[in-house]
Amino acid sequence: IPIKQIKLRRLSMQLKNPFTTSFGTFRDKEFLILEAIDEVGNRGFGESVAFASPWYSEETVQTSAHILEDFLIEPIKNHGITHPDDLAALFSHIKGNNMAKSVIEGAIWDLYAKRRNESLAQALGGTQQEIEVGVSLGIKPTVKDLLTTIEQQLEEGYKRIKIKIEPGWDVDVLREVRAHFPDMPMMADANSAYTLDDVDHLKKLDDLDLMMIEQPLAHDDIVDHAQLQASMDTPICLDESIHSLADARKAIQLGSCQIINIKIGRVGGLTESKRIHDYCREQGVPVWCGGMLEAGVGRAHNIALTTLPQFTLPGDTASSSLYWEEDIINPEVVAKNGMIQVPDKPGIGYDIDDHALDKWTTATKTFDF
Ligand code: OSB
Ligand code: MG
Repeated sequence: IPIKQIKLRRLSMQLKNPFTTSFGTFRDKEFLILEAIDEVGNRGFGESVAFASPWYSEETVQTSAHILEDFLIEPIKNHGITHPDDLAALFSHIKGNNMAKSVIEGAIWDLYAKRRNESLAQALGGTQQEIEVGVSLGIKPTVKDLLTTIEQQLEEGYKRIKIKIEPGWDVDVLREVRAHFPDMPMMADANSAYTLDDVDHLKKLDDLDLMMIEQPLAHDDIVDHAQLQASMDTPICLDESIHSLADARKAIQLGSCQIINIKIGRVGGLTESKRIHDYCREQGVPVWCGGMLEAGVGRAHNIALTTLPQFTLPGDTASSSLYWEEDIINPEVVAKNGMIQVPDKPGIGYDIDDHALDKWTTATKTFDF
């Protein structure tokens, strides 16, 4: 893939509504957009998912920029690659920093697909023409606020409702939600807010017919989760703890989870996401695609990945308009009745809105090859 230039932008966009998790509140989003341009002017795009603060994981926007600028761009310039899968070998001596690796990998996957004149979904081996999506709802000031929001999102047609929980906003709140919406497909995400001391409390969730509880225990744990799963019926889904196929294999072998949330950035890119997907398919473990409050480029990558067959549960990739006044792609991502039609145009399948991209860009660096 003859890359001529890489453009790395830093953007800042304001969220329409603050989003509260057990570890903090997001009001706006800072992120990177990396553009890889070939000799005939094809443009491949990748979006970073690290947040400004290391709340969800160690990586931040700043560490992603540092790792990209100082370690990841150079080897591509020096060695060149023929397929996006080659990047794993090129980056293998750089530990961790999966979100940084994923930004450039994503841009090169998009460029690769565009050069082949096929959609990213096709290039990945996707099989679904439309995908099911749910929505993730942050912690609200009152239960009434939560119930109103759920009502609105059910009217939008989302296929399942995910509710963020933390100690003090969990069993009682979910019980009230269940009483109002007896048949709603519903799950909870704790973002690692509990420990094994909370086992008896968490077991009360077993009465509420949850599809799953996501990441109840520590962000870096798979051992305690196995103990928790053995003592509760609600399926555990791991998010934060899974960074690779090796992690997924260990978690499944230990019985730490029954479902895996695949986030492209967290596992270092689309190639590793696909490997985890393939392993889960062999093992009969359902997967779904998580979200990181992405703008349009990240959303488009999530949609392409979700076309793989083992993505049997609705993901978190809701409509752009839920998050942004103006997204950086054209058209924006639209979920109708909880379904997104997968674009069949080359690459990510959405056009970049260059005007919006420029508007939200706060800094740009260019690397000529
Ligand atoms: O754990 O999935 C998570 C948002 C920020 C950080 C972590 C998570 C989330 C979400 C929202 O649940 C996902 C989205 O709507 O993009
Ligand atoms: Mg999560």
